[in-house]
Amino acid sequence: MTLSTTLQRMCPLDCPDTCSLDVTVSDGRVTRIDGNRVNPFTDGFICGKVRGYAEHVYHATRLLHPLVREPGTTKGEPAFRRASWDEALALISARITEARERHGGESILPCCYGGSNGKFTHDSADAALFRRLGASRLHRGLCAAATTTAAVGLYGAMPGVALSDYLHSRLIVVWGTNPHASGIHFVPIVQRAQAAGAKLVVVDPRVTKLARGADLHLPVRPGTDLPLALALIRWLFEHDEADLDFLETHARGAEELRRRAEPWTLARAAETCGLPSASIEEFARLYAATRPAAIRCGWGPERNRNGCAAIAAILALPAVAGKFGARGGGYTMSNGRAFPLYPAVSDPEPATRIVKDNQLGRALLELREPALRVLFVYNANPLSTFPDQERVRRGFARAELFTVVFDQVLTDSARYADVVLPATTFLEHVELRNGYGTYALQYGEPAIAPVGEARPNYAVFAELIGRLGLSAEGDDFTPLAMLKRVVGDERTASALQESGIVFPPCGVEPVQFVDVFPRTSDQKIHLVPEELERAGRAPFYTYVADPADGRHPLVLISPATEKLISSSMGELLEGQQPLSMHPDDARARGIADGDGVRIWNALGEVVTHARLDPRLRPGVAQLHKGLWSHHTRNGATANALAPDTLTDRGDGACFNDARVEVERLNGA
Ligand SMILES: Nc1nc2c(c(=O)[nH]1)N[C@H]1C(S)=C(S)[C@@H](COP(=O)(O)OP(=O)(O)OC[C@H]3O[C@@H](n4cnc5c(=O)[nH]c(N)nc54)[C@H](O)[C@@H]3O)O[C@H]1N2
Ligand SMILES: Nc1nc2c(c(=O)[nH]1)N[C@H]1C(S)=C(S)[C@@H](COP(=O)(O)OP(=O)(O)OC[C@H]3O[C@@H](n4cnc5c(=O)[nH]c(N)nc54)[C@H](O)[C@@H]3O)O[C@H]1N2
Ligand SMILES: [Mo]
Repeated sequence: MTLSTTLQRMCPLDCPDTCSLDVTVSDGRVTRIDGNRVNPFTDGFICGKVRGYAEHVYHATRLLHPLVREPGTTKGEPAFRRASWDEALALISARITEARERHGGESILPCCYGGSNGKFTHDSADAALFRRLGASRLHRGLCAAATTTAAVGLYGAMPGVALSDYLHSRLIVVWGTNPHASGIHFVPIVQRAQAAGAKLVVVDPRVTKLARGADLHLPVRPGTDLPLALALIRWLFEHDEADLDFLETHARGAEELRRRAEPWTLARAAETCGLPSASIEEFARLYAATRPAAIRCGWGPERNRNGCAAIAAILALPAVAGKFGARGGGYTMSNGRAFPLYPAVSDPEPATRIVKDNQLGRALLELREPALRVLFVYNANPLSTFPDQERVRRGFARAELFTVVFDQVLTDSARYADVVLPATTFLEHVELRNGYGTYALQYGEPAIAPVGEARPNYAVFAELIGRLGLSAEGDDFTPLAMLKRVVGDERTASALQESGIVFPPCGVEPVQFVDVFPRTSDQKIHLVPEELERAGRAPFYTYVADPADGRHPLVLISPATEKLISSSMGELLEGQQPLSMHPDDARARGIADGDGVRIWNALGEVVTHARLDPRLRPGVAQLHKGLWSHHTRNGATANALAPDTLTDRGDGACFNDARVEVERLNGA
């Protein structure tokens, strides 16, 4: 007899939507994953990836027990023997102790990003461990560093327009996001709004699926959103379409912003952005004339040298044009800060040195006094997802570096480990997750027992704390104790345990400047935030020109694919993945569809095949983010070509500042 139950759970993977799930378990195995309606926003339907997530849980590459590198083998070779947890943790403790005693705590670096983790498996026991060790601290700028810096600087991270409220918009601007891949639940909302007469503008160098049905598509040259937004701001002021009363009451720095936008005439912006001046003007007119108008801003515009200022200029538009105060009007960036949550641990951060994740390769190879000796990777797959992949690879290959990789499957990074630890998935541990699109906080208990010997992060880091003699009075890293600390009160904690979901104090559909206001010190919008002005070399909103040189004229972007979440589930994606390029760029290089190609710049090269795609802007090529070494012929992926330079503010990644040349392979 089969024992089958369906449990209500939530998906914590890195996506704005945070679906609520029905997980069917038969005889202890996950047999079906579907959507349910507990989260009203995701309302019963889920993406194909998570529908097939059981394949990840039970995949052949799933790590079932700890592994220790065979002596004499080269890093990169997956040459491991099975070890017990006791042996693996004893070895890790010994190496951490040795590094700390001989070289100091700063010779240890935790390496994590945690985009697909909730409050229990990230910044909990792990943070306590590394803080108490006095380890080097990681600055997490891979994603959302530039957008957060801008959103906090201007608005103090005011909650955004609920994605469901775009049903009320008469104009929707989708700026640098591709929800068909990155957050599917927004798509039917846009379509329904369009059916009800709303206009749609899409700003994206590709003809995305939404762009195809848009009233206006601006195929902006990557990295030029800043001049585009400044030109719109200039136009609004110039044509008496700026809402001076609103700015007077609710904003600071309007006059200074106007001054900084002054050089960006339509003609100059058109030239820089590679757009017809008439399109920019049409956008300006439409935006000025329509209410309610809402801008859904994504992460495409942040991944370059102008990222922070670009996002700030985009988010300044609703203030300048007076679009707040109506349902369906305003902007949405990340809603991740709508919940007042507390840290899971109380240890203060030590004043140790900060290592930027975006320059991990450099740190591993170049840091001295002390050099890095222990690298502890978890909740991340740096060899796939961090910039300047070849430098990261050389760093991981250093013989005297002791590397732990704690993951669910044998990733590209795990192949370089000295010790590999098996982690549970969200179906095997307890997790608490707030959405960054959805206005909901959700709690999920395990649906199944851990697969093999996999263990949750909070259990493993708590045990390491004990083994290293770093326990402190009151330590309790069990999920229940963390739940109460993170939400701050018993009532919310019990509500989460009972129903699996609670909603934030601002409600699920807050109206900007009616229900929610800027969370800056004076509740005003800071259009030219002083802290951002001080943080950079050039004045804020200064445009930095394209980094292309004559030898590497093509822009390489690496947007999300609907098949992966960053690099997660990459083991399930089979076959070589293409470089997409515009037919004109291909023709100029004698490349036909399916030809083998070499893509290179000064940092590295990728060898794969070409796919011709007229939906790309000419001059722009594309390799998806998150690919693994098995997806190309030479094992290198987009990040082999991505520089480790940083955004103007916020130390964000500049993945889309990769400039490359492409040639057809002989005999391909
Ligand atoms: N299926 C799936 N879903 C995901 C993810 C995933 O990997 N796979 N990743 C998750 C994560 S970590 C994140 S941060 C979000 C990201 O969500 P999105 O913001 O939607 O993600 P991206 O794919 O990075 O970029 C979006 C769009 O920006 C465009 N773009 C590139 N450069 C520029 C530019 O300079 N200006 C403008 N205007 N547009 C540009 C790209 O063509 C792309 O269509 O998605 C999350 N959801
Ligand atoms: N070229 C290029 N690169 C990019 C981007 C881009 O646009 N272009 N986008 C960037 C963005 S937006 C992001 S957010 C980053 C994301 O980059 P990463 O943070 O590296 O994210 P993932 O690739 O999803 O890797 C997460 C890993 O953690 C593991 N994991 C998940 N849950 C747990 C757990 O509970 N415990 C442990 N121990 N492990 C767990 C997963 O199996 C997976 O291997 O990538 C960035 N990289
Ligand atoms: Mo991200």
